[in-house]
Amino acid sequence: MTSIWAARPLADSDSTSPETGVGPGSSDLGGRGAERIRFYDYHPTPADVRAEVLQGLAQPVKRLPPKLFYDRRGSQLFDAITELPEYYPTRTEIGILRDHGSEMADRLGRGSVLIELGSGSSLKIQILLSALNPAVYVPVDISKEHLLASARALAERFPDLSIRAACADYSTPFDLPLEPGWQNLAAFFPGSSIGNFDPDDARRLLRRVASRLGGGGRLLIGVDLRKDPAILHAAYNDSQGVTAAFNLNLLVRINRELDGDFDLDAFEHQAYFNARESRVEMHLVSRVDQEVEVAGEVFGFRRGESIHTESSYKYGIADFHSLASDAGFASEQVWMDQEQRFTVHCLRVAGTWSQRL
Ligand code: AVJ
Repeated sequence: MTSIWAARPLADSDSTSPETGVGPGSSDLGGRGAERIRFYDYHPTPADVRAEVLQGLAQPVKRLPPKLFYDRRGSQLFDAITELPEYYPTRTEIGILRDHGSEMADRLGRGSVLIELGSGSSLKIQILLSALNPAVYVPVDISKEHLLASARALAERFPDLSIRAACADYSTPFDLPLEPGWQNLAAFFPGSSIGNFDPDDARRLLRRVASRLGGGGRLLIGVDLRKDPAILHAAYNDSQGVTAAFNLNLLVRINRELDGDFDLDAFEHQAYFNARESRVEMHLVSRVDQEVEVAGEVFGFRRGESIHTESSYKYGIADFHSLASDAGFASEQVWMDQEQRFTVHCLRVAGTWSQRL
């Protein structure tokens, strides 16, 4: 295994060492392979969640951030979505990774440190880890249960891999658990999760990633393509109602965590393609005039009024390149499936980037 440590080998990750004892939330995990996993907890606090929910519901057009979907139940429901016949993105991206994983690994540079944002599906990362064989894997995910379960499974599957798992909301700055001497950082941002961000926020996030990777660093990013609205409609309005349950689970979560009294039968899942904004929007629409209490505050809803819970932007290849370029990335290569539904881009932090402030 390539050593990417400045001073000492990767195998030496005991908790008594000053370097690995960083962060108040850092801890070893139990179970087999535990010595190679370290867990860093920057999970949003209940107060953070409360503030975001109350602020979102107080807007003239009510909205809630999609990152709140991913509590334990929400993460399970999302996994179920990825297996639905109508939901093409996950299996399409997995197909692209299977077909081109070794080319992607060539681009990223083998033996590096791989950072993954939103490490939901462990199948995708397994394909990439097999091709890339990095020394260190740094998954970042807001769902603690998902993160732990997948880190443990990967530690068993990849016995030479060191794992630094960070439970964090990557939409705001946080400290990645990296050592100063680690070189050749690469990032993987799968699933078209970038689509959850409005373009300005997407640029901001990608700019943060670019500056963290440094000049020449590479980002492999999955981006869902703009396509026939009928295909999009089916993907977000599945016949089994799993997407509806995923959307409504947000209200279940608020009821539980913030002492809310949302009546689930009084809200309806809606999802449609907004062509002008090039995004699928998900909403929870009030079926009646009603008042709802959350954390001691009362919010009024008119019949037909919605809470906008998610945007999922769909990009043409050129549109995404221009967004990435605004964030300091040059496009190196794009891979796509036969049906032209989904893309995986390899982006490179433009050479002059490290000169900029
Ligand atoms: C995980 C954000 C990429 O936007 O397609 C799936 C989430 N929402 N079905 C998406 C989601 C409804 C998904 N992302």
